[in-house]
Amino acid sequence: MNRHEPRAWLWSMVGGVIAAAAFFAVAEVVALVASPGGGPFVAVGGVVIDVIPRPLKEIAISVFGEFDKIALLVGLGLAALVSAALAGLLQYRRRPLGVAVLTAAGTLTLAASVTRPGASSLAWLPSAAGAVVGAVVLMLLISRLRAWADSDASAAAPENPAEPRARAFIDRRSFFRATAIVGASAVIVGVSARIVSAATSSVSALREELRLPTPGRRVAIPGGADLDIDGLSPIVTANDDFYRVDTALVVPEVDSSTWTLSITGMVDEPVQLDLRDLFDMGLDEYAITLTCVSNEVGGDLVGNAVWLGVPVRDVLAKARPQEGADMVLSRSVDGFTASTPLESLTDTALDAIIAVGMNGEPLPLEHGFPVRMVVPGLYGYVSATKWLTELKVTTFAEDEAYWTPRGYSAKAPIKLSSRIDTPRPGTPVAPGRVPIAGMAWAQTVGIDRVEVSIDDGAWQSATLSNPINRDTWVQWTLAWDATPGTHYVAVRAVDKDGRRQIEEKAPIYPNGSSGWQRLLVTVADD
Ligand SMILES: Nc1nc2c(c(=O)[nH]1)N[C@H]1C(S)=C(S)[C@@H](COP(=O)(O)O)O[C@H]1N2
Ligand SMILES: [Mo]
Repeated sequence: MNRHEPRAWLWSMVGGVIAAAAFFAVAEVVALVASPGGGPFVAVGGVVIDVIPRPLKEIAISVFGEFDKIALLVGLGLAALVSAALAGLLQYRRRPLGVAVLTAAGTLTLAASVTRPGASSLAWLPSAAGAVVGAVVLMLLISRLRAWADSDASAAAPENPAEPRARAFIDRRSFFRATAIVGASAVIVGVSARIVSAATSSVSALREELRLPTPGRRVAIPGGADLDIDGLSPIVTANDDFYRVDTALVVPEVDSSTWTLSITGMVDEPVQLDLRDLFDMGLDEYAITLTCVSNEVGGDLVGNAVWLGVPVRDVLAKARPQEGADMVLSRSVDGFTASTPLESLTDTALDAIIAVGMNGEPLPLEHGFPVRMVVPGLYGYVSATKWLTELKVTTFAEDEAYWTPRGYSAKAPIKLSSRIDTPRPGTPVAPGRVPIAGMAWAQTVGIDRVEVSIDDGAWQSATLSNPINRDTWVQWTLAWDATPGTHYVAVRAVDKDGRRQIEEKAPIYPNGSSGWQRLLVTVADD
């Protein structure tokens, strides 16, 4: 093998990848103490999520769905792998360009790490330490590879003396040995760092131990609230089945024992509350159906839970909001913000809440532990801030929330909608009596009726479940005499103000989908 053989180039790429592995392993270990929120990899992922253009994000979500974050991590991993291989090759062919590439990568991850919301003052350290070790490994491995290639070339010369051959053997062994040792150490160190980080995260344990106060007022689920039909969503969504939507690459871990909520901005008296203070206000239960603006007509980004919390207005009142304010910017520990009209939070006829409990448990980590907001009638992105840490009383003129500069509406009431849960498209049903059933919601108003049309025939009124309250969805069902063949089932709802779900289709962007769901159902032959 000589310096110009592809085989040598290939080994230089392997050297680059091993150097990158050393980079990340060291960074992960240092991050354990210097940056508990996550290493440089997670920081870069967070930046990508924040800067990725909206259409690209929508494509990613429609292709990968719930796995969009895993897809992002895999994509980043591949990009890192390719750059690492390139750095190895460059270091071999055009020394010291490989070290330059690695330094540039280190600078990028460092910049990402220090600019993440909530970054510690040592957030630069993992990237810096990783880059230094990675560069040393890269120089060491590639210089051994060069030595090997050179001695191999002279051993292959026509006179073929025995001494260069022995030299080539030693150089080759030296390269492989270093590569193997560094590679194995990087994997062991990196994996151990991940394990230690998972094991020492005590937030799950804090959540297990947290005792929620007994609610002053409980939600009474009325008889007939659940029609109990096969394939129909339950009226209260179990925590494990509740949809999850957020920009967090890894779930933020918020220590409930040191958590505080600051009420800032246009207030007479800024206040800070901890969990005890919230508990001492007295907690009640509220059944509220949450909906995501990204829910397509017929989609499942909607769920109903019994939340335990206090009205936001009672919390705000402690700080005495000033005249002229019209918005509350709620902020999460991870930097996400939502803009909620102040009047939606102070309206005594509306139960906008600061929630600590979900279906009888502390909030699950991925649903905002320890504290989040829930506002009936507003899409999650303008109201339902998870891992809540600040309420800033402000104005729409002055402040913007996370999704506003990304083109989504600053104010976004949930659109009245209905969907079909059963039958399912693609799952043929047997002919005969078949219940068609689904869900409908018109938060803050309530559903008056749901109408179903089969094969574009007359609209028939469906039977509704007994509503829990006007902020929750209802179930609906209609018995159908299914005949063999294919049929269309369409659904639309009317709310208690007499407004009918609009037929005109609207995309998710910029403030939620509209239209009637129309489903093709196949009925098997007798
Ligand atoms: N911190 C934080 N809170 C957030 C979000 C987020 O990205 N970050 N997304 C919002 C959106 S878009 C929705 S629809 C709801 C979803 O809440 P869930 O995941 O508990 O269902 O959370 C809201 N709260
Ligand atoms: Mo959402």
